Amino acid sequence: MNAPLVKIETRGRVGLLTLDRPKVLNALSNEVIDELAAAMQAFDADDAIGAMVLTGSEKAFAAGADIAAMKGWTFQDVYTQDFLGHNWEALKRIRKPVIAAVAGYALGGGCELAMLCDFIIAAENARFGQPEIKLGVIPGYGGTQRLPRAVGKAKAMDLVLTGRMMDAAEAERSGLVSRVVPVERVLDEAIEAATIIASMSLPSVLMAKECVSRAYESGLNEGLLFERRNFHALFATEDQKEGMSAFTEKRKPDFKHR
Ligand code: CO8
Repeated sequence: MNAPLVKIETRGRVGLLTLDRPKVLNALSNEVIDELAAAMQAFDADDAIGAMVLTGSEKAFAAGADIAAMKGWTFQDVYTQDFLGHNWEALKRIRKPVIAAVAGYALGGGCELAMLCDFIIAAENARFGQPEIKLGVIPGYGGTQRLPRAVGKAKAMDLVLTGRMMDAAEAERSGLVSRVVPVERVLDEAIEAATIIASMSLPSVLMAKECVSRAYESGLNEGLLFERRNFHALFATEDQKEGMSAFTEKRKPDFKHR
Protein backbone atom coordinates (compact mmCIF):
# COMPACT_ATOMS: atom_id res chain seq x y z
CA MET A 1 0.00 0.00 0.00
CA ASN A 2 1.27 3.50 -0.83
CA ALA A 3 2.08 5.93 2.01
CA PRO A 4 -0.68 8.48 2.67
CA LEU A 5 -0.21 11.83 0.90
CA VAL A 6 -2.27 13.73 3.45
CA LYS A 7 -1.70 13.45 7.19
CA ILE A 8 -4.97 13.42 9.13
CA GLU A 9 -5.08 14.48 12.80
CA THR A 10 -7.40 16.18 15.28
CA ARG A 11 -6.76 18.93 17.82
CA GLY A 12 -9.82 19.02 20.07
CA ARG A 13 -12.77 19.92 17.80
CA VAL A 14 -10.43 20.86 14.94
CA GLY A 15 -9.61 18.52 12.05
CA LEU A 16 -6.01 19.05 10.88
CA LEU A 17 -4.98 18.05 7.36
CA THR A 18 -1.33 18.24 6.32
CA LEU A 19 -0.21 17.80 2.71
CA ASP A 20 2.69 15.37 2.89
CA ARG A 21 4.71 15.05 -0.34
CA PRO A 22 7.83 16.95 0.79
CA LYS A 23 10.10 15.72 -2.03
CA VAL A 24 8.01 17.52 -4.65
CA LEU A 25 6.98 20.50 -2.50
CA ASN A 26 3.50 19.02 -2.00
CA ALA A 27 2.72 18.98 -5.73
CA LEU A 28 -0.96 18.18 -6.17
CA SER A 29 -1.85 15.00 -8.03
CA ASN A 30 -5.31 13.56 -8.51
CA GLU A 31 -4.44 11.08 -5.75
CA VAL A 32 -3.66 13.93 -3.30
CA ILE A 33 -6.95 15.65 -4.04
CA ASP A 34 -8.86 12.34 -3.75
CA GLU A 35 -7.32 11.72 -0.30
CA LEU A 36 -7.93 15.28 0.79
CA ALA A 37 -11.56 15.22 -0.35
CA ALA A 38 -12.19 11.92 1.46
CA ALA A 39 -10.62 13.22 4.69
CA MET A 40 -12.52 16.51 4.57
CA GLN A 41 -15.81 14.73 3.86
CA ALA A 42 -15.19 12.49 6.89
CA PHE A 43 -14.53 15.54 9.13
CA ASP A 44 -17.59 17.26 7.65
CA ALA A 45 -19.74 14.29 8.73
CA ASP A 46 -18.14 13.99 12.19
CA ASP A 47 -20.13 15.63 15.03
CA ALA A 48 -16.93 15.89 17.10
CA ILE A 49 -15.35 18.29 14.55
CA GLY A 50 -16.39 21.94 14.16
CA ALA A 51 -13.75 23.37 11.81
CA MET A 52 -10.67 22.30 9.83
CA VAL A 53 -7.15 23.54 9.12
CA LEU A 54 -5.30 22.65 5.92
CA THR A 55 -1.55 23.12 5.85
CA GLY A 56 1.66 22.01 4.15
CA SER A 57 5.30 22.30 5.21
CA GLU A 58 7.42 25.32 6.16
CA LYS A 59 8.86 25.35 2.62
CA ALA A 60 5.68 24.78 0.65
CA PHE A 61 1.95 24.77 1.20
CA ALA A 62 1.81 23.33 -2.34
CA ALA A 63 3.87 24.20 -5.42
CA GLY A 64 1.00 23.49 -7.78
CA ALA A 65 -0.32 20.65 -9.85
CA ASP A 66 2.14 17.82 -10.45
CA ILE A 67 3.97 18.99 -13.58
CA ALA A 68 5.80 15.69 -14.04
CA ALA A 69 2.46 13.84 -14.07
CA MET A 70 0.78 16.36 -16.42
CA LYS A 71 3.65 16.71 -18.91
CA GLY A 72 2.60 14.00 -21.36
CA TRP A 73 -1.18 14.36 -21.07
CA THR A 74 -3.29 15.20 -24.09
CA PHE A 75 -6.59 17.06 -24.32
CA GLN A 76 -8.27 13.65 -24.60
CA ASP A 77 -6.69 12.54 -21.30
CA VAL A 78 -7.58 15.59 -19.21
CA TYR A 79 -11.05 15.93 -20.69
CA THR A 80 -12.15 12.32 -20.43
CA GLN A 81 -10.76 11.84 -16.91
CA ASP A 82 -12.34 15.21 -15.94
CA PHE A 83 -9.04 16.51 -14.52
CA LEU A 84 -9.85 19.15 -11.86
CA GLY A 85 -13.48 18.10 -12.05
CA HIS A 86 -15.22 15.84 -9.59
CA ASN A 87 -12.64 15.66 -6.80
CA TRP A 88 -12.07 19.46 -6.68
CA GLU A 89 -15.83 20.00 -6.75
CA ALA A 90 -16.02 17.72 -3.69
CA LEU A 91 -13.69 20.11 -1.84
CA LYS A 92 -15.95 23.02 -2.75
CA ARG A 93 -18.94 21.28 -1.19
CA ILE A 94 -17.36 21.00 2.30
CA ARG A 95 -19.76 22.78 4.69
CA LYS A 96 -17.62 23.29 7.80
CA PRO A 97 -15.09 26.15 7.73
CA VAL A 98 -11.61 25.34 6.46
CA ILE A 99 -8.67 27.63 7.24
CA ALA A 100 -5.53 27.44 5.07
CA ALA A 101 -2.33 27.85 7.09
CA VAL A 102 0.17 28.77 4.36
CA ALA A 103 3.94 28.82 4.76
CA GLY A 104 6.35 28.88 1.80
CA TYR A 105 5.14 28.41 -1.76
CA ALA A 106 1.44 28.45 -2.67
CA LEU A 107 1.71 28.38 -6.46
CA GLY A 108 -0.66 27.42 -9.25
CA GLY A 109 -3.02 24.76 -7.95
CA GLY A 110 -1.50 25.38 -4.49
CA CYS A 111 -2.66 29.00 -4.53
CA GLU A 112 -6.02 27.85 -5.89
CA LEU A 113 -6.34 25.26 -3.12
CA ALA A 114 -5.61 27.95 -0.50
CA MET A 115 -8.21 30.23 -2.11
CA LEU A 116 -10.74 27.39 -2.03
CA CYS A 117 -10.44 27.46 1.77
CA ASP A 118 -12.58 29.95 3.68
CA PHE A 119 -9.67 32.15 4.67
CA ILE A 120 -5.91 32.11 4.59
CA ILE A 121 -3.52 32.73 7.47
CA ALA A 122 -0.04 33.24 6.01
CA ALA A 123 3.46 32.91 7.40
CA GLU A 124 5.88 35.76 6.69
CA ASN A 125 7.72 33.48 4.23
CA ALA A 126 4.59 32.69 2.17
CA ARG A 127 4.76 33.25 -1.60
CA PHE A 128 1.60 33.25 -3.71
CA GLY A 129 1.43 33.04 -7.49
CA GLN A 130 -0.22 31.64 -10.59
CA PRO A 131 2.82 30.71 -12.70
CA GLU A 132 0.92 28.47 -15.17
CA ILE A 133 1.52 30.94 -18.01
CA LYS A 134 5.22 30.06 -17.82
CA LEU A 135 4.31 26.42 -18.56
CA GLY A 136 2.26 27.29 -21.62
CA VAL A 137 -1.11 26.90 -19.87
CA ILE A 138 -3.41 28.95 -17.61
CA PRO A 139 -4.78 28.40 -14.08
CA GLY A 140 -7.21 25.49 -14.02
CA TYR A 141 -9.06 25.70 -10.74
CA GLY A 142 -10.13 29.21 -9.93
CA GLY A 143 -6.96 31.27 -10.41
CA THR A 144 -8.62 33.46 -13.03
CA GLN A 145 -11.88 33.60 -11.02
CA ARG A 146 -11.25 33.58 -7.26
CA LEU A 147 -8.04 35.65 -7.46
CA PRO A 148 -9.69 38.72 -9.09
CA ARG A 149 -12.53 38.48 -6.58
CA ALA A 150 -9.96 38.51 -3.77
CA VAL A 151 -7.40 41.06 -5.00
CA GLY A 152 -9.16 42.94 -7.83
CA LYS A 153 -8.65 42.81 -11.59
CA ALA A 154 -5.38 44.78 -11.85
CA LYS A 155 -3.34 42.64 -9.48
CA ALA A 156 -4.94 39.39 -10.68
CA MET A 157 -4.08 40.23 -14.30
CA ASP A 158 -0.53 41.14 -13.24
CA LEU A 159 -0.04 37.83 -11.42
CA VAL A 160 -1.77 35.58 -13.98
CA LEU A 161 -0.14 37.17 -17.03
CA THR A 162 3.41 37.60 -15.72
CA GLY A 163 3.48 34.52 -13.47
CA ARG A 164 5.30 36.51 -10.77
CA MET A 165 5.01 35.66 -7.09
CA MET A 166 3.75 37.99 -4.37
CA ASP A 167 5.01 37.86 -0.82
CA ALA A 168 2.91 37.67 2.34
CA ALA A 169 2.92 41.44 2.95
CA GLU A 170 1.62 42.14 -0.56
CA ALA A 171 -0.94 39.34 -0.21
CA GLU A 172 -2.23 40.85 3.04
CA ARG A 173 -2.34 44.38 1.56
CA SER A 174 -4.28 43.02 -1.41
CA GLY A 175 -6.85 41.18 0.70
CA LEU A 176 -5.83 37.64 -0.26
CA VAL A 177 -4.90 36.68 3.30
CA SER A 178 -6.52 37.62 6.59
CA ARG A 179 -3.41 37.60 8.83
CA VAL A 180 0.37 37.31 8.52
CA VAL A 181 2.36 35.80 11.38
CA PRO A 182 5.92 34.50 11.89
CA VAL A 183 6.46 31.12 10.27
CA GLU A 184 6.75 29.28 13.58
CA ARG A 185 3.33 30.66 14.64
CA VAL A 186 1.30 29.98 11.51
CA LEU A 187 -0.08 26.55 12.38
CA ASP A 188 -0.88 27.45 16.01
CA GLU A 189 -2.54 30.68 14.89
CA ALA A 190 -4.75 28.75 12.45
CA ILE A 191 -5.59 26.03 15.00
CA GLU A 192 -6.47 28.69 17.59
CA ALA A 193 -8.77 30.45 15.09
CA ALA A 194 -10.36 27.11 14.13
CA THR A 195 -10.80 26.23 17.82
CA ILE A 196 -12.69 29.49 18.39
CA ILE A 197 -14.90 28.78 15.36
CA ALA A 198 -15.49 25.19 16.51
CA SER A 199 -16.65 26.47 19.93
CA MET A 200 -19.51 28.44 18.30
CA SER A 201 -22.91 26.94 17.54
CA LEU A 202 -22.47 24.69 14.49
CA PRO A 203 -25.72 25.73 12.72
CA SER A 204 -24.73 29.40 12.91
CA VAL A 205 -21.19 28.62 11.75
CA LEU A 206 -22.48 26.67 8.73
CA MET A 207 -24.95 29.42 7.85
CA ALA A 208 -22.35 32.17 8.28
CA LYS A 209 -20.01 30.35 5.87
CA GLU A 210 -22.82 29.78 3.39
CA CYS A 211 -23.89 33.43 3.54
CA VAL A 212 -20.40 34.93 3.12
CA SER A 213 -19.75 32.49 0.24
CA ARG A 214 -23.03 33.65 -1.34
CA ALA A 215 -21.60 37.19 -1.51
CA TYR A 216 -19.28 35.88 -4.24
CA GLU A 217 -21.92 33.90 -6.07
CA SER A 218 -24.95 36.18 -6.30
CA GLY A 219 -26.06 39.79 -6.65
CA LEU A 220 -26.44 42.02 -3.59
CA ASN A 221 -30.24 41.81 -3.25
CA GLU A 222 -30.33 38.03 -3.55
CA GLY A 223 -27.42 37.77 -1.11
CA LEU A 224 -29.14 40.05 1.42
CA LEU A 225 -32.34 38.03 1.22
CA PHE A 226 -30.37 34.77 1.60
CA GLU A 227 -28.67 36.23 4.69
CA ARG A 228 -31.94 37.47 6.24
CA ARG A 229 -33.71 34.14 5.76
CA ASN A 230 -30.79 32.30 7.37
CA PHE A 231 -30.77 34.83 10.22
CA HIS A 232 -34.50 34.18 10.74
CA ALA A 233 -33.94 30.42 10.62
CA LEU A 234 -31.40 30.53 13.45
CA PHE A 235 -34.18 31.59 15.83
CA ALA A 236 -35.41 28.00 15.52
CA THR A 237 -32.24 26.64 17.18
CA GLU A 238 -31.67 25.78 20.85
CA ASP A 239 -28.29 27.48 20.61
CA GLN A 240 -29.87 30.88 19.81
CA LYS A 241 -31.84 30.65 23.09
CA GLU A 242 -28.71 29.52 24.92
CA GLY A 243 -26.44 32.18 23.37
CA MET A 244 -28.78 35.07 24.14
CA SER A 245 -29.70 33.77 27.61
CA ALA A 246 -26.03 33.35 28.49
CA PHE A 247 -25.37 36.95 27.45
CA THR A 248 -28.17 38.36 29.62
CA GLU A 249 -27.16 36.06 32.53
CA LYS A 250 -23.51 37.17 32.15
CA ARG A 251 -22.13 33.63 31.68
CA LYS A 252 -20.43 31.69 28.90
CA PRO A 253 -22.81 29.93 26.50
CA ASP A 254 -22.93 26.15 26.50
CA PHE A 255 -23.72 25.44 22.87
CA LYS A 256 -25.12 22.03 21.96
CA HIS A 257 -24.66 22.60 18.21
CA ARG A 258 -28.36 22.27 17.45
N1 CO8 B 1 5.10 19.54 -9.80
C1 CO8 B 1 5.99 18.53 -9.71
N2 CO8 B 1 7.17 18.63 -9.05
C2 CO8 B 1 7.48 19.81 -8.49
C3 CO8 B 1 6.59 20.92 -8.56
C4 CO8 B 1 5.36 20.75 -9.24
N3 CO8 B 1 4.44 21.71 -9.34
N4 CO8 B 1 7.18 21.95 -7.90
C5 CO8 B 1 8.35 21.51 -7.44
N5 CO8 B 1 8.55 20.23 -7.79
C6 CO8 B 1 9.71 19.38 -7.50
C7 CO8 B 1 10.92 19.76 -8.32
O1 CO8 B 1 10.87 19.18 -9.60
C8 CO8 B 1 12.04 19.21 -7.46
O2 CO8 B 1 12.16 17.83 -7.66
P1 CO8 B 1 13.64 17.14 -7.81
O3 CO8 B 1 14.30 17.38 -6.48
O4 CO8 B 1 13.34 15.72 -8.10
O5 CO8 B 1 14.33 17.90 -8.93
C9 CO8 B 1 11.54 19.43 -6.05
O6 CO8 B 1 10.12 19.59 -6.14
C10 CO8 B 1 12.09 20.67 -5.38
O7 CO8 B 1 11.86 21.76 -6.27
P2 CO8 B 1 13.02 22.78 -6.75
O8 CO8 B 1 14.34 22.09 -6.79
O9 CO8 B 1 12.55 23.43 -8.01
O10 CO8 B 1 13.00 23.81 -5.50
P3 CO8 B 1 13.41 25.36 -5.53
O11 CO8 B 1 13.41 25.76 -4.09
O12 CO8 B 1 14.61 25.57 -6.35
O13 CO8 B 1 12.18 26.08 -6.29
C11 CO8 B 1 9.83 26.53 -6.78
C12 CO8 B 1 10.89 26.09 -5.71
C13 CO8 B 1 10.06 27.99 -7.14
C14 CO8 B 1 8.48 26.36 -6.12
C15 CO8 B 1 9.96 25.65 -8.04
O14 CO8 B 1 9.97 24.28 -7.64
C16 CO8 B 1 8.83 25.82 -9.03
O15 CO8 B 1 8.83 26.78 -9.77
N6 CO8 B 1 7.87 24.85 -9.06
C17 CO8 B 1 6.79 24.86 -10.04
C18 CO8 B 1 5.74 25.88 -9.69
C19 CO8 B 1 4.67 25.88 -10.73
O16 CO8 B 1 4.90 26.15 -11.90
N7 CO8 B 1 3.43 25.59 -10.31
C20 CO8 B 1 2.27 25.57 -11.20
C21 CO8 B 1 2.05 24.20 -11.70
S1 CO8 B 1 0.73 24.14 -12.94
C22 CO8 B 1 -0.68 24.17 -12.00
O17 CO8 B 1 -0.67 24.22 -10.81
C23 CO8 B 1 -1.97 24.11 -12.77
C24 CO8 B 1 -3.12 24.39 -11.82
C25 CO8 B 1 -4.28 23.57 -12.12
C26 CO8 B 1 -5.20 23.43 -10.91
C27 CO8 B 1 -4.70 22.53 -9.79
C28 CO8 B 1 -4.51 21.12 -10.14
C29 CO8 B 1 -4.13 20.19 -9.01
